[in-house]
Parts: sequence; structure tokens; C-alpha cells
Amino acid sequence: MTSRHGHQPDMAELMLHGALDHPANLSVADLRRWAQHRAAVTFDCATDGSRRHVFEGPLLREVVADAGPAFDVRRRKDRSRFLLAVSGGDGHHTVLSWAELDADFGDAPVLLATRLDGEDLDEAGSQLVVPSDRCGARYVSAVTHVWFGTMTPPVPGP
Ligand SMILES: Nc1nc2c(c(=O)[nH]1)N[C@H]1C(S)=C(S)[C@@H](COP(=O)(O)O)O[C@H]1N2
Ligand SMILES: [Mo]
Repeated sequence: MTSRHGHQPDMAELMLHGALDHPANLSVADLRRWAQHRAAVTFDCATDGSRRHVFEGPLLREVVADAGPAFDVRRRKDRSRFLLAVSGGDGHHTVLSWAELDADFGDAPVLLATRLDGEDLDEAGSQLVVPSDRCGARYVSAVTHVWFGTMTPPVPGP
């Protein structure tokens, strides 16, 4: 599709950043480089009730793993320290733990969607999909940033 100026319409990108060897700006088209998984989900919205949607997209853990996370991949305890923070274009913001996604811990098939109910998300932007959640608050749409890292642990006191 082209705009009336003959250019491609604006394609949304998200910034994958933080404690990563290869931070990247990823369009929805870029997110199709990974295997696409399908999730038919039901979740509740506190204000509007039950929702059903079908999403397709890569596993968030595979996208982050290929960006070179700064953990020792052989050490579960090291991996268990890491967090992800996901932001939408409207400022909606949520966090996940790496351990929720990691196959040795929660093994949750969390996606960065490229399609919602059969429609491509190239212009709207990716949406976070958390199939194990009962409520919809973490299904952040129009994702602009995914941060990966650790919090600074407290210094053990006397
Ligand atoms: N960017 C963004 N994503 C968001 C929200 C929001 O306010 N901003 N609300 C969340 C909440 S509370 C719910 S219940 C679902 C609703 O998704 P739906 O209305 O598309 O079914 O979107 C989630 N994603
Ligand atoms: Mo909601």
C-alpha cells in the first residue's frame, strides 16, 4: 500500500534495548524473521469484560535471546535475575520476568504479535501477548520499547 505522496505508509518499530549485545529497532516485518506461533486467547478487561483474540508472532524469548542477553546462558540462577519492561505508544507500561518466559522456569509462550485476528500489525505496531494471564492489562498494544535488564540489588547490610 502507498500513501497519496507515493511513499510507504509509516511502519511502526519497537526499540529492543538494555543489557543486550545487539540492541535493535525492529519493525513488524522484522519480527517475521522468527518462527511465527499462534495463540487463541481469552482475557478479561476490568472495564469491558471478556475478550477473545487470535494472535500470531514470534516468541518474545527467542527475539531477546537473539539480541545477546547479558547473562550466563548455562546458569539458571543468573538468568533468574533478569526483567523485561514493555511500553506502548500511549505510555501504557508493564513488566515481565525473564523467568516467566524461560523454559526452565515458567515456560510461558509470550508473543510479540505480528497479526491480530487475521490483520497484519505493520502500521499499528506489535502487541504483547501473555496467554497465561487471566486479565488483559499486559496485552500492551502499539509496542514502542522492550527493555531487558536487572534491577540493582540491595547491598547486604550489617
Ligand atoms: N498500549 C496499550 N495497550 C493496552 C492497554 C492500554 O491502555 N494501552 N490496555 C490493556 C487492557 S487493560 C486490556 S483489557 C486490553 C484490551 O484489549 P482489546 O480491547 O483490544 O480486546 O488491552 C491492553 N493493552
Ligand atoms: Mo483491561
